Amino acid sequence: MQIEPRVFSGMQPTGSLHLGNYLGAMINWIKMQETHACIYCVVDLHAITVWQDPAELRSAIRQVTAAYIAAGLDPKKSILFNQSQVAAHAELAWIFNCVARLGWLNRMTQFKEKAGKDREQASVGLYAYPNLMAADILVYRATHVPVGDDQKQHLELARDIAQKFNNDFRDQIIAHGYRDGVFFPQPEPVITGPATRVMSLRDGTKKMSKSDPSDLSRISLTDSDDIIADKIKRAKTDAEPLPNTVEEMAKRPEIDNLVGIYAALADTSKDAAFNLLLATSTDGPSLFTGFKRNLTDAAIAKLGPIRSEIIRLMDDPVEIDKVLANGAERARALAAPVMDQVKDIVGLIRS
Ligand code: AQP
Repeated sequence: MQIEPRVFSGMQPTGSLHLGNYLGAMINWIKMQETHACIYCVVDLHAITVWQDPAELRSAIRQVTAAYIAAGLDPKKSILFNQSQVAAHAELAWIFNCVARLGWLNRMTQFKEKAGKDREQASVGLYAYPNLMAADILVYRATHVPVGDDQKQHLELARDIAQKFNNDFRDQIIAHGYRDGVFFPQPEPVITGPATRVMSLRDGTKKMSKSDPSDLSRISLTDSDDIIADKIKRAKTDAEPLPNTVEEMAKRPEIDNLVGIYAALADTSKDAAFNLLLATSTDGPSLFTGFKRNLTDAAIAKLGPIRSEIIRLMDDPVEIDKVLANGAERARALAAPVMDQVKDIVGLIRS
């Protein structure tokens, strides 16, 4: 049986989305909805793997949905919904908990980073997070997953899970009419663009993140023009002379990050952004001031209209809830026959 190309991706409602989420993933989501059947999820079950205040979570689910639409996702073209409304994600995740191996999860670097030193106190959900992510994708038998660079390892795990499920249940899968023994596809990561890993504005070695305690480390999609300007002005650089080449710049994480962000925002190449850095530099301590001014203009031009639209949409939560309910209904309809077959293949008795 032919596997149709289908796109799935999601973001956690753990706070306001930021420039990293936008440039690393969402820009590709918007492009792909023109050419593919796309499912974009607000992954609220992932969010609760670390503590969330319930009222803030409810609001963040709506705000992330508003950000999706404001950035250019069209609920008529793509399916938009929040994960917890489609029980099949959690059901398949349980089956994958029984397929994935402990050794595989032990290698996940994101768990190590997020759990930190106090591993014993991390939730079981945080540990099993990659299995739920595999279920999110495979419950729609999705073939393409546009994500930022940090999700590469989780995607590899999803591919391993798909492969092991196909191997473990090969005979049953063939009996279900999948003559090549492939029930779950190998989902392809789509990690492209000039800013697949946007770094913190305060530390060029750390990725920009919603959960960084310093608000100055990220530009949120809801930041005002003044706040954007202030954060870029205060963005860390270094005291070295200007790099001579793009290759030399790669060893200067803070500068490299700002130039990469500019290239992505202004829709230009990194070489062109680097040339702008050289052309706008001045002597003395304000070496980067001219470039930062250009970066601020580019950020405000791109993010200002998105912010205004988020604010407008957030004024009507009933409308946002309708989009989510409609998307969830469409998603349930796609997931149900896959889950029915999975249960049959595994040998579970259905009512
Ligand atoms: N800094 C980044 N650069 C490029 N892409 C990024 N993404 C996240 N941060 C960057 C991509 O955004 C998508 C959604 O991410 P998520 O919300 O599921 O969680 P995350 O990757 O863990 O992002 P955060 O912002 O760091 O959230 P918290 O702090 O809550 O953990 C993914 O495709 C991701 O690659």
